[in-house]
Amino acid sequence: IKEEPWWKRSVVYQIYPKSFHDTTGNGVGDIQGIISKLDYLKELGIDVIWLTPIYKSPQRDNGYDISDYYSIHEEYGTMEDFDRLLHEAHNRDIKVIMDIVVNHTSTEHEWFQQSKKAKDNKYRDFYIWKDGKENGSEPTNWQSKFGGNAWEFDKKTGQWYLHLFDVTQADLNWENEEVRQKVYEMMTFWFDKGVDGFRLDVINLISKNQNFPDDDGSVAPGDGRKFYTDGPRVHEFMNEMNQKVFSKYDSMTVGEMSSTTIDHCIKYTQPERNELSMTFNFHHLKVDYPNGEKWSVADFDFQQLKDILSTWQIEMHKGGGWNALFWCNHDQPRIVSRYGDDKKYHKQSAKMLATSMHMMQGTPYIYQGEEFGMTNPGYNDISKYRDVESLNLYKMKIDEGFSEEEVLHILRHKSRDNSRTPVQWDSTPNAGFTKGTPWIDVAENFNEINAAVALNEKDSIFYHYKQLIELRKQYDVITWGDFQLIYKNHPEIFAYVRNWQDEKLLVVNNFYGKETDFTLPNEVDASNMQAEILLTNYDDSSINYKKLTLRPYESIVYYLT
Ligand code: TEU
Repeated sequence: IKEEPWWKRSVVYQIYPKSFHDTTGNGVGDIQGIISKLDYLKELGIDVIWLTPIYKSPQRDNGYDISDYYSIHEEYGTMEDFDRLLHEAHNRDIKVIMDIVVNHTSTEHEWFQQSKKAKDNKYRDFYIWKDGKENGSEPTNWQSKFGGNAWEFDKKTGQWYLHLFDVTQADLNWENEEVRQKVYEMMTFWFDKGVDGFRLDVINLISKNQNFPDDDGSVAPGDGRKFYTDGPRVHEFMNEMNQKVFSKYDSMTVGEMSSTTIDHCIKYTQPERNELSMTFNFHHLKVDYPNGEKWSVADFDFQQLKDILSTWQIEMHKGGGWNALFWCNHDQPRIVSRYGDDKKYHKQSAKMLATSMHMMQGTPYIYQGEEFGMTNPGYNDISKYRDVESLNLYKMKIDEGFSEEEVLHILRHKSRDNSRTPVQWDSTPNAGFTKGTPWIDVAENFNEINAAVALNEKDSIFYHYKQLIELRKQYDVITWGDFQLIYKNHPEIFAYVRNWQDEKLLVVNNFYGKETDFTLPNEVDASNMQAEILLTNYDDSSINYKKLTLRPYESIVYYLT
């Protein structure tokens, strides 16, 4: 086997600290709470934990608005707590990667406080300031991802600053060598403390086209691709960051790529290019955006989903790139409520979705609570929402004339708060998340869906994930095999073959709640191969992999040699 970096066989567990576990009773999760659950994570078998930002922050965007990269946000604990977490995790052979946000900082960051003071302040060019147009309007017609124009006027200096996200998240100017130097120093500080890598927030937005062109609407609506996505110097900056920082450590880095392309992701992750270890892309999570519109409710397009998943697998394998594999994160609704069935076939569909993702090539990510099937909470009142993106959307839609119920219906399906409800540990008050009042309401189904119940049920979703993780350690075909989509046009089945030396993995997933038939297509030459079932979500699946009737959401992994 080619020289194998450790992260190619790892499974990462994403922790959103605010909603993970509160030990102080202030209703907000904390670092001590993470330490108290490390044995639980060890039981699951994960290798790495990814913490979303825990740095000092006004919490306008729950930590993605950083005001000091060198200190811990006080609600989460102290730097000593963090050092202890690192120590306790490493003692359990669990690595720790931090989330780093360097496309923008909070406007409360000292750099921005200085930058906005005067045009000749030495921090002025740490951010992107522009004069308005002749007619006094914004420098360009760019839109913020969170709604409204992406420029904010500052009366004091008579210029506008760029914010691709919230108005309190000012974009850093990566053309400025000093900015890059400060970022590399800060990353080195965390690596020298012992962290094992970084998840880089919207890192493909940091290089802006310096002509700052207006958006002429030529990009498909909803795709999100813009002139500042995968910008002109983005690979140069990634390579410099690698040379100056990552290459000095046995590190893992994963770039969150907003609206990117396969070609760029091959470039970001080809080892010989010395940029990143792997990338997140989101195309598979936009197949329930009718005409690319996120803020609408529609069934997911299964054919499109299969095309995207298989194309990324085949092209990245061919190009020598490396995928991060995921369904869930803190920005996405819970997958069992989205592409599965969180009522009638909760367990089967959650297990099927897990298998279909984890048996592909790449590094899988499990988002807190996904391992025992947490669902969207189904909030029925706007007062329950916390997410700045969702609250802005609500205001905009009401202003456009939508009824409250119509907007709540959309939010119940698409709001980022769907994945930010407190982790449901057990059936004690507040699901064991806090002894205080949780910062956001616990989902009402916590008595039935929680970690304690899952640990006591031998066929729970938890133990299915545990088995998926064990299989990855045991079978090289999962890490190294190629990807062959079969039954491309089947209306309900997502089936693929992984080929590696003289082994095959045949993975067959029924994505729907009704019976359907599978016949092994003859393009798969499995003649005189022995089969065994490595994993299934029914306890009596058939060994006859050549001809099957699949039950609702039935998902089977066959090992053929
Ligand atoms: O998210 C990038 C981003 O574009 C998000 O808005 C997300 O993709 C979108 O909401 C999905 O529809 C990153 C962080 O993950 C997110 O939590 C932050 O709000 C955002 O960047 C700004 O830092």
